[in-house]
Amino acid sequence: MKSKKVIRSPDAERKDRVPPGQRVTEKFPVLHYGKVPYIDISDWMFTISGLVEEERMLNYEEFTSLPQVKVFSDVHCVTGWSKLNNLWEGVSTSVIKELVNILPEAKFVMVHSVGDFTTNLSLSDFFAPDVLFAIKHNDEPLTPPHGYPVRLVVPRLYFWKSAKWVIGMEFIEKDRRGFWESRGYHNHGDPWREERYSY
Ligand SMILES: Nc1nc2c(c(=O)[nH]1)N[C@H]1C(S)=C(S)[C@@H](COP(=O)(O)O)O[C@H]1N2
Ligand SMILES: [Mo]
Repeated sequence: MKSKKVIRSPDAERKDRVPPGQRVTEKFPVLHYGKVPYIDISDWMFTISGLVEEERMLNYEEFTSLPQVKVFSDVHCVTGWSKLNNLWEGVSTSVIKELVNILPEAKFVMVHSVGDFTTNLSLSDFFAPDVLFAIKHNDEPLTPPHGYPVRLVVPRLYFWKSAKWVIGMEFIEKDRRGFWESRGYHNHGDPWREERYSY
């Protein structure tokens, strides 16, 4: 099989890779609101909706047949732990541009997960070259607690933006706050600027 291109997230190339106020852990903590959902792969669908010429739905087989990349990145959770050296594998967000025609009014995306979880991103954060819909972590399929079958990974922002159990995304004109962003977390979440909370 052709080997996948590895994209190195620029933050993992820094000399000091640990942002202010973070501590490195070797573990992979599990964090989320609510219960881990049970997802049957034969029911799973990925929907691209909102400000696009034509909405698009892909089943698991169609989604995993899209071209894939690997991304090497660090993880920074707003609660203070960082996990370095993660190798993610999955579908780059840039592939979305091949699947739909995004209308010029679109300025933001809302990513949707099972159980009404959402997170919002600007188009430039969403389409950064190191952002992907991951299927594997460190060469293993994602486990249910870590987002099986598909999770978003946004390496340059705090890990709450990396939605687990993703089922779709919506292009929107005006920014809306997602689940954690409407519960006190920062709207943007840059760990290097400590954009943790918004009071
Ligand atoms: N669907 C969903 N995704 C989510 C969350 C959530 O509550 N629901 N929490 C976020 C938060 S706050 C963190 S820190 C990371 C944790 O990912 P992990 O459990 O794989 O470490 O998932 C993010 N993605
Ligand atoms: Mo978090």
